[in-house]
Amino acid sequence: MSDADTSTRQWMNGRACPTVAVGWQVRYDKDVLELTGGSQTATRCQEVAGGCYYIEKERTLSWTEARKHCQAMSGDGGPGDLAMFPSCDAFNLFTGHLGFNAPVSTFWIGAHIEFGINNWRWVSGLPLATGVPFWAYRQGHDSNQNCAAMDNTTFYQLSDFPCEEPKNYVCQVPLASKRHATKEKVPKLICPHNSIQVGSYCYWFSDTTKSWFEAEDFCRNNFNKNAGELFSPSTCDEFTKMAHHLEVAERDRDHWVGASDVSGYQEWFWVSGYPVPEGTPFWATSEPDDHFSSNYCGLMSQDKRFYMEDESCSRNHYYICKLHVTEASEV
Ligand SMILES: [Ca+2]
Ligand SMILES: [Ca+2]
Repeated sequence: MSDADTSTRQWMNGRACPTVAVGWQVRYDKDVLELTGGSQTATRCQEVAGGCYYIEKERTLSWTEARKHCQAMSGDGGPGDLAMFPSCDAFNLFTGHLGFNAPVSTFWIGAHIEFGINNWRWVSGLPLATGVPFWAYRQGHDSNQNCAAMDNTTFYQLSDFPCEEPKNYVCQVPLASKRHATKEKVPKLICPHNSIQVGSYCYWFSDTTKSWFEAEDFCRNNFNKNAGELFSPSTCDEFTKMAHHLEVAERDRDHWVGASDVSGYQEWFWVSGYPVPEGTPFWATSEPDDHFSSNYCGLMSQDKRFYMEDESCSRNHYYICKLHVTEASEV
C-alpha cells in the first residue's frame, strides 16, 4: 500500500472511497445506459472534503443521462447520485479541488428545477437559494435553463444551463458511516449600541457613509468595550448569513467590509488577519479586477448579490462593524 493510500484510509475512518463502474455500458435498473468515450471500466472515487466523488472529465452527457450514470454507481451507503454540496465549506473545498485537478470545463451537479420558476432544489429535495454562497451572481434565473453546473468561468460557482446540453459531471457515492451533522447552536446575544444579531454575532450597520479607512477606524474606536472591526467573516457561513441579511434588510446599499489588498499586489487579507481566498465564496464573478485602478478595498455589492468587489478605498460607502460582545452579554 502506498503512502497516499494509507492517509486516505485514515481520513475515511479506515475505509477508502469505493471503486465505481465507468465503462462503455452501465446497467441502470432494467435499462442499459449506453456510455461512449470512456477509456476505463472502473475507477476509484476520490475523497474530497470528507465525501466520495467521481469526476467525469472526458465523457459529456445531458444532465438526465449523467444522473443515470451516477445512480448506477454505489457505495456501502447506497446508490450514488449527481454530487450535492449542502454546506458552504464542502462546496468551497470542492471548487478548489476542481481548480487544481480538473481541465477547464463545466460539470453537471445534483441541482435542478423540476417545476415552477426559480424553484431550485438539490436532488435530495432540499431547497437551494440562488446568490451567496453557491451561485455566480448573475446566474440561476435564465429561462429554459433548469439544470445547474459548476462552471470554470466563474471559479466553479454554479450557473444554470439547458438540461440537454452535454457536459462533464460529478457523481457522489455515499458511505455508510456518514457523520451526522450536529445542529448548529446559535447563541442569543444582547447586542449593544443599536447593533443587530445576525447568525452568532452582533453587527452595527452605519447610516452614513465614510471612506474605508475612516470606517475601519470608526469600528475600532467607538462602541467602548464592544469596539470591533469592519466586518471580517471567520467562516463561509458567517459571510453567507450576512449576504442573506443584506438582501432582505439593506438591499439598496453597498457596504464596506474588512478586506483589503495589503500590498497592492493582489494580496487580500481580512482585517482580522486571515487571507481572503480568490474565487469562492467571497468574490463576485471575475472580481477583484480593478487592481490597476488602485482598487484595494472590499465592498459587498448590492448589484452583485452582495458578493464582494474591489473598490477605491477613498470612496464613501455605508459600512458594517462587527462588535466584540463578551459572554456576559449572553442571556
Ligand atoms: Ca445561465
Ligand atoms: Ca472590480
